[in-house]
Amino acid sequence: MAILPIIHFPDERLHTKATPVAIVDDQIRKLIADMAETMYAAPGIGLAATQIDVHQQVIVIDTSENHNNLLVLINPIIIKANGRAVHDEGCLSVPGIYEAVTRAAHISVKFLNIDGKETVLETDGLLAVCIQHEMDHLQGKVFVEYLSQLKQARIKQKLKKRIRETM
Ligand code: GNR
Ligand code: NI
Repeated sequence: MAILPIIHFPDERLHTKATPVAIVDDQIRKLIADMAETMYAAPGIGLAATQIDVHQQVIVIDTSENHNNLLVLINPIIIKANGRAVHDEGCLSVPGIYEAVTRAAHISVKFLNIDGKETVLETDGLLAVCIQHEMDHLQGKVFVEYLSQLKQARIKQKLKKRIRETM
């Protein structure tokens, strides 16, 4: 296993659209193991392959307190979405920034699990927020893009300043 570097907004590679996984083979399972290790080390509750510059439709999520409930979503598709809910979001690719985002409150998502088996999950709350956040990454979208241009400009300035200060 390996901890992989996470790319940071506004890196243009975060805007790459991921392609579907053709077969869930050993190479994909190795990618998943590395993504899980990277997410737990960060620490974060989710990670999309896009964030480690791999542009395949693979997501790992664990919203449990004990880091013992890994959820793997390959080629996810939202098949139902209902209601709206506002939640404060953060992102490992936008460190230190937390902003409110409105998303569907209740979703059903269809995906392949780590064994390549088609699975449907119906959920709400933080898990629904996280799944939608990660699926956006696979489409090349970062949560700050839901914010006003003014807020986005301020976030870019803040991140650049922080990079300057740590050099
Ligand atoms: O660790 C994370 N926490 C989080 C909190 C609220 C909403 C979404 C997230 S996802 C984030 C990890 C991450 O950047 N995944 O892409
Ligand atoms: Ni993120």
